[in-house]
Order: sequence, then structure tokens, then C-alpha cells
Amino acid sequence: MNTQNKLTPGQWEIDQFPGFGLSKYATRFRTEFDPLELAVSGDVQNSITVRTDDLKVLPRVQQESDFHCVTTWTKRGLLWSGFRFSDFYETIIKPKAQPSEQTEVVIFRSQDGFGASLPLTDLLSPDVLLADTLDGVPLTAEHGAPLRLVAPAHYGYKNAKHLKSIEFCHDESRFRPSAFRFIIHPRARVALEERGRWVPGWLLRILYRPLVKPTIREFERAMQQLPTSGEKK
Ligand SMILES: Nc1nc2c(c(=O)[nH]1)N[C@H]1C(S)=C(S)[C@@H](COP(=O)(O)O)O[C@H]1N2
Ligand SMILES: [Mo]
Repeated sequence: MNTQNKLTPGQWEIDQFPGFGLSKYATRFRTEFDPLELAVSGDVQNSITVRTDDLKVLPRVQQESDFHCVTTWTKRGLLWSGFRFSDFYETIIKPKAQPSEQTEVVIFRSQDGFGASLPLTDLLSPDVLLADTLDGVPLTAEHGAPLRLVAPAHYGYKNAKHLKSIEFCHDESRFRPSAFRFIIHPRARVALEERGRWVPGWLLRILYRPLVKPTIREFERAMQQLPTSGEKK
């Protein structure tokens, strides 16, 4: 569906799909894979907890899409399955949590302390999923168990893994970025090369590219130290 023939500017294709992220998260593995407990709060009437069974009312969708990390690697043709964020919003969030009509920003927080935010309008695109399987098997610790965001039109750093909570907010004020603000763009659309803010995309490419291989190795080493060694518990 989202697999394009031509890579977007500044990206190169890699064969493997590495576990990846900011170095500081490499060893902060989460332990709570199951059961899923997703806390929903923010500018809402009711704060609620969403569990695995609650998601089962949503139609399950499969999607093949490319994944673009801001540090310039792209993995093509990943097969995800899960639930459309738009279905989640319409069927669960709107009736149960009753978010404010002025909701503009959604903040995702992860079990390892990572956080990401995106405009609600971007998340309502049909290719944005809350995914729980990759290539036909439940997500591993490496790739975001138990549930992660998949937003293929946005750089990897918007695709929060190991989701713990979701906040529906009027604005970004409750969001504390996981890294220097200049490397985080509020939308981070791949097609527009919105890698960061204030710094042009072409410069960030040059700064990031040397970090790719060492970061992949760092995450691989950290994975090997996990007692469950990448398996979902
Ligand atoms: N919880 C969490 N989510 C995260 C990250 C992280 O470190 N922790 N890293 C982000 C970045 S920078 C990328 S490129 C992708 C990598 O996803 P992968 O590990 O499945 O390849 O996850 C994103 N989501
Ligand atoms: Mo990334």
C-alpha cells in the first residue's frame, strides 16, 4: 500500500529491519508485554484504560509499508497487522474518553520512557496503525511489544514502540521531547524531509548517517542481554 518505487530524498534501503532508537533507550527494556494496558488521558472527559479485549471490537487490518528512520535508513515492505488509529479514535476514544473538540495533538508514551507526539489530523490517515504483529507474528521486544504506532508517512521517531499511554491534548505543552528539540519536528513527514526543526534536512542527513551502524550494533548487543532474547514473553 505504502511501498513506493522510489525512495524519498536522503534515504537508502537496508536489508535487515534493526531494533533502533536513541542510544539511551537501548538497554531500557520494558517488561510488561502482556496484558496490554493503555492509559488514555489528556483533555478528555474520562481517563480510561484500554486493554487487549477492548481492541478486539475494531476491524483487524493488514498493511504493507516502508519504514523510514530519520538517520537515513529505510526498510521496505514490512507487513504489519493491527488496528487503524482512526477506528480506535472513532469507536473507542470518542465515545468512552470523550476528548475535547479542540483536540489537536496526541502524545504517546512508551514503557522505556520514550515519547512522541503527532497532530491528530495526521494520525487519522488510513495508513496509521496501532500494530501488534509484524510479518505474521506478535511484536517482539525489539520491535515494540505489545503494541506500537505505525505511521509510515512519518519518520521512525514518531512510530512509538511499547505503548504505555496516549494523551489527547489541545496542544503540545505537556510533551517533553526525548531528545534535543531541534531534532524533533512536530510532524516529521518523510515526503517533505521534515527531519528536524530549524536545521535543514540535508544537514541532518550528514550528521546522522555515521551513527546508523554503531546504533544498530548497540541495540543488537542490548537485545542479546535480554533474558528473553527478543522473544515475546
Ligand atoms: N519506545 C520506543 N519507541 C521508539 C524508539 C525507542 O527508542 N523507544 N525509537 C524510535 C526510532 S528513532 C525508530 S527509527 C523506530 C525504530 O523501530 P524498530 O526498532 O522497530 O526498527 O522506533 C521509534 N520508536
Ligand atoms: Mo529513528
